[in-house]
Amino acid sequence: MKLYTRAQNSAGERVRIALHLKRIEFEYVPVVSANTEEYRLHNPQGLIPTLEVDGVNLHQSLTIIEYIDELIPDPPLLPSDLLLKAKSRAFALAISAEAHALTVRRVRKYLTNQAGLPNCNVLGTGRTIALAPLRACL
Ligand SMILES: N[C@@H](CCC(=O)N[C@@H](CS)C(=O)NCC(=O)O)C(=O)O
Repeated sequence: MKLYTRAQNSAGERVRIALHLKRIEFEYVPVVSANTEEYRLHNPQGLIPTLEVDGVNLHQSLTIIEYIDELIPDPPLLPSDLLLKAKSRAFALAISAEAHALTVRRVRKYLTNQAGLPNCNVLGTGRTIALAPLRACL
């Protein structure tokens, strides 16, 4: 298995933690730039991480983690209680689909450079509308 990621790639960190919890050996492939033709062969969206398994490229951190959890079920990453399991998934989606999507660098760059909103405090907005309410779930 090869994990394409780099330092400060928060989505990649999620996957790396899951691989370590499952004690799966993998090759760490540092991605200097996700926006190259070479890397886009692994991930056409130009996003990191990518987990390559037997020549197949898997994308989206939560999907990759689900694959890892099904591949090596022990120790399980989710609680067995169905309600707690659903709550855990909701928490993970709130991070990866909402907070992350608002604060990630490419969105901030787009808002500043393309949409002409240089003063848009998207990090603060993301924290306020997506992250802050999560405290109530802890
Ligand atoms: N929903 C994706 C998000 C991946 C994502 O946004 N990755 C960011 C870094 S955390 C990225 O690749 N940005 C492009 C770049 O940094 O060049 C996932 O969970 O895997």
